[in-house]
Amino acid sequence: MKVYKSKNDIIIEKEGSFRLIKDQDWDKFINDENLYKKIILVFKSGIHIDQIDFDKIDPPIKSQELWASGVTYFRSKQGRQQESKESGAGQFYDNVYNALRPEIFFKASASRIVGNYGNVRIRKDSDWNVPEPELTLVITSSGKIIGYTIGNDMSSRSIEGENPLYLPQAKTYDGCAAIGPCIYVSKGPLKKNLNIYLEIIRNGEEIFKEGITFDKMKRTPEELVHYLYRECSFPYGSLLMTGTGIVPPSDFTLKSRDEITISIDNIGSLVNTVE
Ligand code: DO4
Ligand code: MG
Repeated sequence: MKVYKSKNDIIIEKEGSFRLIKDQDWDKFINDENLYKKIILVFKSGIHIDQIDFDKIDPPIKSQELWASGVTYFRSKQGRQQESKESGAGQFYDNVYNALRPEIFFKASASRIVGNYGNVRIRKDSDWNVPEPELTLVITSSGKIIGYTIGNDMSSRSIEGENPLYLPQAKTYDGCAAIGPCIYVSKGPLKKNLNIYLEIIRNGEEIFKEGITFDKMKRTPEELVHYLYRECSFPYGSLLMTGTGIVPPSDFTLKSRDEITISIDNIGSLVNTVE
């Protein structure tokens, strides 16, 4: 089942058919430990619509905070070590990859996030930029994972590589993240070998395409949530990106008008253009 946010309404998709549920408070609707059961029920009483107008779909977030996990895949550790060679910070990435405590950082509040077909941005003071395709957990205020969405953790590798203490500037700025198009709500946990793909098109040509499976992640979603919720409360729930397992080669940087597509099994595709 998929849940879409459309202004004050919610759209539920079940096996290709859609129901509109009018005038719903997103914060209340989504922050529900029994979301799966609830959407099965409300689907029955919703208004039938033939299809979704994707231009009217918002990113699936309102008052929730978006957080992110780092260095959860070997490829991310390797990429960060390459980019930070000069700064001498390489050892820190080894340490965090192997430590009990994961790297978790605040990514953005809703105003800095775009949805499907929105424009993501690269910082004007950065000359080395990449998208990061990340399975993103949707979590209730009680700490239960109730769904999944697709996330793009846009990152400045030049700023992060210069000094890891610049991480908040490399990661958080206007248009720094995309999430969507929906929240995928399943009865049980996701399959372990879930595919995550990143594709980048420039001037109509594919210039990068790679995939990874979720079982390559070193940590579990529950472990990441456990650390996030240790000393932070989330009255409306939260979203947590789980880290990237795909890093384009070091000579690659995004350019204006590049089209980024991130696809994850069961959830769909998140398409964004670089402003
Ligand atoms: O350590 C810096 C950020 C890591 C990150 O965003 C990732 O691994 O996805
Ligand atoms: Mg990331």
